[in-house]
Amino acid sequence: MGVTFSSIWARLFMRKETKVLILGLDNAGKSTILYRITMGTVVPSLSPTVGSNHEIHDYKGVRFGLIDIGGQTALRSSWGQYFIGTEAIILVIDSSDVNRLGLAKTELQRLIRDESLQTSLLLVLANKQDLPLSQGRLTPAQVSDALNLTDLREREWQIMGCSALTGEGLMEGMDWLVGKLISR
Ligand code: G3D
Repeated sequence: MGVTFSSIWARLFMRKETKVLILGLDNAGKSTILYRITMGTVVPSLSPTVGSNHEIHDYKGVRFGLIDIGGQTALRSSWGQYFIGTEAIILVIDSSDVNRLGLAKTELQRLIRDESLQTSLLLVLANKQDLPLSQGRLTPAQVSDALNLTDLREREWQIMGCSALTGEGLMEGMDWLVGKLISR
């Protein structure tokens, strides 16, 4: 969707944005989450993100600059160009895509090692919690285990189960970010 009216407006008035990258594999639900947070609704028929979508969202006194970056294999190598100045990463996981959790873990490790992201907060969203467990959907605790999150001792991180379709869990995740950002 590119640069929208809200981001032009924010830049005109030069209020500082807190840069947050929304990352994850393709189909994890990144764009659905971006628009659910910023517009409060599910935008139907989103086409896969090529490049990035940037939206401004004011929440509890913080002006978030939320950047959703395409997660297809060919695009993941270009994530690095967005890293400088990132205050938080929202890593979106499709909790029903069990076969690609290993790949998601590899991408997480790459993020954690990156010099430019050393002080970035990490919010992991275990998305698609509306799907039934009988379809192989993992709980947030299982996603956390699969990603070895408890090994991240130097990082301020949180995992939250959510559903971009119902909105469940998203505001709780944003609240965690706001709390951490304000206390910094
Ligand atoms: P991406 O930006 O990470 O590539 P999208 O992912 O936001 O485009 O979402 C990919 C597909 O997952 C979409 O389905 C979308 O509706 C679906 N999806 C996103 N979040 C959820 C969720 O919380 N629960 C469920 N059940 N589905 C979700 P389509 O069919 O349009 O490809």
